[in-house]
Amino acid sequence: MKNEILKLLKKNPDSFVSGQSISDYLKVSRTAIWKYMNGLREDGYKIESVSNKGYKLLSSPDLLTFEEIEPYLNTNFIGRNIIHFNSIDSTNIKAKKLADSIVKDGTIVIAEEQTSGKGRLGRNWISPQYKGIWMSIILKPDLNPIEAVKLTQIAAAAVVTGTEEFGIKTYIKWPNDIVINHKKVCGILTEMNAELTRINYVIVGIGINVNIDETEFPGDIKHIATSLKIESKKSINRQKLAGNILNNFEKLYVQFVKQNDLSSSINICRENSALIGKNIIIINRETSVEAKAIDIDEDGRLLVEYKDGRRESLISGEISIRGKESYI
Ligand code: BTX
Repeated sequence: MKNEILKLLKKNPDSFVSGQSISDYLKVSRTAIWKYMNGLREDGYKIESVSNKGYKLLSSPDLLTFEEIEPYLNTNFIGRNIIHFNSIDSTNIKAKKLADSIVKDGTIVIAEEQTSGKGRLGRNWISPQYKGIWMSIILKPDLNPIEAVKLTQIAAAAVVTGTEEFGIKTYIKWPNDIVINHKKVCGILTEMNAELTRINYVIVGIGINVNIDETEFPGDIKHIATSLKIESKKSINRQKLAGNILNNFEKLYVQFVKQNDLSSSINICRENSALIGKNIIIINRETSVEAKAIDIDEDGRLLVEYKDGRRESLISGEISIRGKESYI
């Protein structure tokens, strides 16, 4: 009901909406409406009320709730159910707990802050409050488990396209980072629960540094981390960006799972690759080896050429890549 009232207020940004008309339209008492208005105020909405005139929405809070993202969404199922937290340990952890019991394909767990955000291989992901998009998409695709790694490439393509829509050029550092000016602006963590031939669920965790200022990164990652705000020198509308990314993700995801077509995602990954043509270091647990990144193949693997001329296609797995000269 709160959402319905909010929609009515948002439809009339410049005028008062009378209590009576809301009451008639939504078939609830005026006392109930008054209570919902107070609830909205507690959520951070500024609502003016004038007797004999009604209610007017003055401003909305900068939150990543369904109500705030929905105006930018044109999806059928991705993001149609958004579970929002002000603070949580990790959206991936929460999404995994929820995926077992509920939930609809495409449900999003999103938080304003993560206190134990997760990176790959047990690393941590800094996620300050109200400054980024920290979200996990719960998916239940009918795919062979070995195909799940491709969802990381789809997510990367969706993010790069989403930032481009803000006029910000980003690059994909295969397999799971998005970078600008050799610094990391986004990380993707794809986790899966599966049996031998069947996926129970996949969680695609996406962390984007949106409005973080330079001074807000801890010392140990200052040299490798950046944000969209730092790079573009302007604050970014987090709700619109989240909406754009989910729209792009759904389009590419449906192409892949319904038509077995990964080509659009791969083309985006190729065209916006931070690695192709560069000398890189491939780190696999304890070992590291130099190579040149040649291409990304149609299955999303990184084709590399070693110094002896031998070529190999890498599956993301536990591999990390560094640039030979810089982080990348
Ligand atoms: P990764 O293992 O490739 O990167 C983690 C490394 O990146 C850290 O060890 C640190 O050096 C650096 N780092 C940590 N925080 C940041 C940051 N905010 N910006 C830039 N660099 C950073 C990448 O793992 C995958 C990250 C996924 C994060 C999302 S957020 C939503 C979801 N929930 C969750 O717990 N994780 C995912």
